[in-house]
Amino acid sequence: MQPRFDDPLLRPIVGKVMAGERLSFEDGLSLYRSPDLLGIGYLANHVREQLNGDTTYFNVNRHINPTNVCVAACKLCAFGRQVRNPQAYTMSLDQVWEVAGQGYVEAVSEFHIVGGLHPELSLDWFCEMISGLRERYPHVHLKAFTMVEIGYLARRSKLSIEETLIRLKEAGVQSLPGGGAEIFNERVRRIICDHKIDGEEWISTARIAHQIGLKSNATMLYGHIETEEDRVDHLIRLRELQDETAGFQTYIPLAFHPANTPMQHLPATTGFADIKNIAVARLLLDNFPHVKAYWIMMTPKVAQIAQRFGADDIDGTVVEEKIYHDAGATTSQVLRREELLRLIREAGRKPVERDTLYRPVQREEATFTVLV
Ligand code: V47
Repeated sequence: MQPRFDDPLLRPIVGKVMAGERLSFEDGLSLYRSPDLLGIGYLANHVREQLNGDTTYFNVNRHINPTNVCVAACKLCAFGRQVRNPQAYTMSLDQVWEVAGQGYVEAVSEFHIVGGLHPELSLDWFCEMISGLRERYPHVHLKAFTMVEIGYLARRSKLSIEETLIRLKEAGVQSLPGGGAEIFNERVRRIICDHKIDGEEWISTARIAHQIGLKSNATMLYGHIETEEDRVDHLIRLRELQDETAGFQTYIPLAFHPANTPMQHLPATTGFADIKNIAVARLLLDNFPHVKAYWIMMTPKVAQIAQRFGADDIDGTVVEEKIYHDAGATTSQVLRREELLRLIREAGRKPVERDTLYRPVQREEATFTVLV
């Protein structure tokens, strides 16, 4: 049964969503301004079920962060360290290849590889890291390097973005994660991540990746100093690129975690805001096939609820996570496959294990060998 949609802000939007019409910038603002979370959630769930039925996707993945050394010093980040900081680390190639094998080794279908902007590691080093992983784990999809890392590697190696992406693709990179997008608005970007590529460069790097056949994800970091207008602008710029390339697979809203960052005076986001960001994205990003509720960032409890407010993906097993845990996340760093199944089933959704490109993975239980 439809809710009553008491909030006049939502009334013009209800008809549009039900007719499958695209929402405008103003509609996006109304969604962010309306407190009627149940009304917005109803609409987002309607779109989610039209696109993905009852399915909630998950995968068996492992995050690898080869280095936390970063020249950028972004105010939003608790992970990066300057080269001489005693807490700085950089894995050797052998360490990266070894760490990759720790965990649910036979079941892992994706390595998610991101790190800091290291002033001394060359493009050749990263290509060797990737081809070494490809050789040792031929069945694992390599989703690696944010648009920001690509921009930095290109600049350091004096190659174009396209040449850099082609070198990495030839070494074995198969898709790109969605990080580094933060908020495209330049005023905010200058404050929270001054040294990163700007919003237009993030978009143009994603465009080139898509044009050479690499799919990617997209993110938005919310809950710091951005306005509602900045969020809607960010989502609409992603939607425009998706109209052009269809190269994005999933959108992941990321809540800012303030602990241990230079912005730690800011309050953490609320469950209300986290669910709202999932639902609004599902409604505005009508051309994105998937919206992910990243359980590490939202907690498994909220990510589970999000499965009825627009999300159709919950991410994966992860195994080891540094970026959010350095910023005070209190979630575990690993969820077993069985735990993911329980969360999804309890929300009344059908769990489907996917590979990185959203193809269903068929398994025999015997392939789950836990090594940690
Ligand atoms: O780009 C950094 C964010 C991102 C903080 O593509 C922070 O499947 C909150 O992009 N508080 C990296 N957020 C994570 C990321 C991601 C995660 C899961 C899945 C995928 C995917 C991508 O984390 C960064 C930045 O936006 N971040 N520091 C912080 N203190």
